[in-house]
Amino acid sequence: MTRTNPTTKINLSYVALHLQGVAVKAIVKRMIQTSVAVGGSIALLMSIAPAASAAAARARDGHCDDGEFCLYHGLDYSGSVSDFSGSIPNYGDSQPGCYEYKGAGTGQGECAKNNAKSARNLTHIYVVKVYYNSNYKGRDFAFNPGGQGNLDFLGKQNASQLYELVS
Ligand SMILES: [Ca+2]
Repeated sequence: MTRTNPTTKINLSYVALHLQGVAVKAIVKRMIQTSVAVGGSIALLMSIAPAASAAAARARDGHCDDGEFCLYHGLDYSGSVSDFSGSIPNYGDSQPGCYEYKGAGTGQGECAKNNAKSARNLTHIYVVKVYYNSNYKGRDFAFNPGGQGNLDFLGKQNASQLYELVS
């Protein structure tokens, strides 16, 4: 008993030290991973933030800005504009809560669903498809990056829009 106790103690302290070492290693590893991750996030944020925050700050402000997709109440980009920064599964057709026209001009404040006649795609990397039905169903009319035009057969028949990365 007297012999085994010191041995046990030694073993236990060795185990404790070993565990501490493992724990310290794990903590250091985690710190490195975290700092790499944080560094990576910061780098990513720095590269994305200017465009993303600028677009986010400008979307839904009634101005069709670079990087946005815009619906117009009238033909040939006339009337009020509704400016977007992403896919919309359902524009909505009643207030409150619908995506409405924001810009000055005819249609301002009206819901955009089944109420658009033209569109502009000022995104650089997305094909934006406008659909006849909600949730990206039915016939669609596609606008390439930089594309614009009247909605043709989808005039006042627009229900949703889908952003698709140009492949
Ligand atoms: Ca805008």
